[in-house]
Amino acid sequence: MPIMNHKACTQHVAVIVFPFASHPGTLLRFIRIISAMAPKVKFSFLSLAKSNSSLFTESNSKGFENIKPFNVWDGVPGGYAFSGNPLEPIDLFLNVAPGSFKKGIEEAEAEIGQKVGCLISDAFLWFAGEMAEEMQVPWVPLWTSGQRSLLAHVGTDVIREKVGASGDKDQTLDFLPGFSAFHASDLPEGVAFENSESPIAVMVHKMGQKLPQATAVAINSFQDIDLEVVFELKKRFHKFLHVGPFSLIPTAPIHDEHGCLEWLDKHKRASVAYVSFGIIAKLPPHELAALAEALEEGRFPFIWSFRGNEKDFPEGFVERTDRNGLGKVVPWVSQAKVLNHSSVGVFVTHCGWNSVLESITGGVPMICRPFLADQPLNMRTLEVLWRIGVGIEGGVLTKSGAMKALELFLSSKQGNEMRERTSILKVFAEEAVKSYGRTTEDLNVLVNEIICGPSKRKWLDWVTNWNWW
Ligand SMILES: *[C@@H]1O[C@H](CO)[C@@H](O)[C@H](O)[C@H]1NC(C)=O
Ligand SMILES: CC(=O)N[C@H]1CO[C@H](CO)[C@@H](O)[C@@H]1O
Repeated sequence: MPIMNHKACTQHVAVIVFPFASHPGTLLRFIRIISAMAPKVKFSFLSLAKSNSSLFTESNSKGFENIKPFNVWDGVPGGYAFSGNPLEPIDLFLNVAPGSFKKGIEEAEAEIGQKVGCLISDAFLWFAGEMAEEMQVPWVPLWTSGQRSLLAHVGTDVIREKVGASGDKDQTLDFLPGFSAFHASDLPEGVAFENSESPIAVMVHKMGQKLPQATAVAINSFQDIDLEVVFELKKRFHKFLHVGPFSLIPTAPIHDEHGCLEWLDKHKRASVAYVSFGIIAKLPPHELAALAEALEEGRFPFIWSFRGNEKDFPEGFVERTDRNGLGKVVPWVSQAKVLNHSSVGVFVTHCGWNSVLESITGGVPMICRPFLADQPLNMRTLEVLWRIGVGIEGGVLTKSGAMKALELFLSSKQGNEMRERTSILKVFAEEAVKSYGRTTEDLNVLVNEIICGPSKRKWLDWVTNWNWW
């Protein structure tokens, strides 16, 4: 049975967040889009104090007064000494998360003065399904990555049965619709083998089992990007709503504080490499040096969005390339805007889903240096399904490998062909968010049918069409 129980239009939606990496930001973009469509509904955004204070600044909250942040406990006992394992905060948080969110929802209900009538969660938080059942409200999880990794998690039990035991990484996944050109080694870690007992692997496994019970599963993607997998997922979910790409539904003004767009204006079409490895992945020093040397020696103009320590670059690299105009190393860019600039010809990326989508909506093909989670699967999808990207030779950046890849994209016919194919996907994405597009339609279903309940008209149709006898 779907989790669904409607009275009138919900006045209060609770949003529970997986408060790590880029997840809170992605979830907030989603909530901003739907809160603008349902301005009378209150949205309580439950996350950790740390992430809420960086997300909700006074200036960027204007116009979204119906979204209110609430802080929940991070699960870290007083006086706790961290071991340095990056997964530890996630583990501690997950241990207490159901109770923390429950308490947070009670607080939000008391403060807003309205019972919560719908629960939206990061899909990772599988236990939200049980919370929604208890509260007797609809549950809408948001999957923040692509369709393929979602199918891998929903199909984990079958995958483990077919390939887990043999441990053969080269085995094809042809038993999954759309996956005949994919191998076990492309799967996110922990799906088939390795670390399947890690907190994240356990979480996404439970998620895959629970999502088919959700009222609707939402995804930051568009339908036409991967139809075979979409149709398979539609069979497994009550409703599968494509509500992206968020990068094409602007909700906040864009800042260009480092002058990247102006700098790009001075360059030729498709001549610049944009480099970023996201907010979590950290390139090992020898790879950082190799890529920097390749850019400098090959004279490839570049913009590098970089959060690490500038001392890790080769001596003088940042100043030299700034002075001679070859490139810019900046701490932050409006990535979707930079990628949408016609001068950018390739994106050197870790292949996280937000980056892949923003590259596609900018019409830019990709050079991939994946690290973890869904990134290897995204890379493989770019290579064999859409043919708009290549992995770096040997999986690790070397100077010669990086030069070869940059040349391929910035000065070869194959590079142009990959750009053309990316532009076709870009058109599909743009169509999806138009007034008649699939994404717009799915957002309307979410707001008008799930959050605000079925309209009278639809309800009447249902009554008259119902087979009573
Ligand atoms: C991308 O650039 C084109 C012009 O090159 C512009 O028309 C379009 O609005 C831009 N899209 C976004 C999302 O900024
Ligand atoms: C907007 C808002 O309520 N922000 C809160 C987020 O969390 C920090 C830290 O607890 C608070 O100081 C902010 O008021």
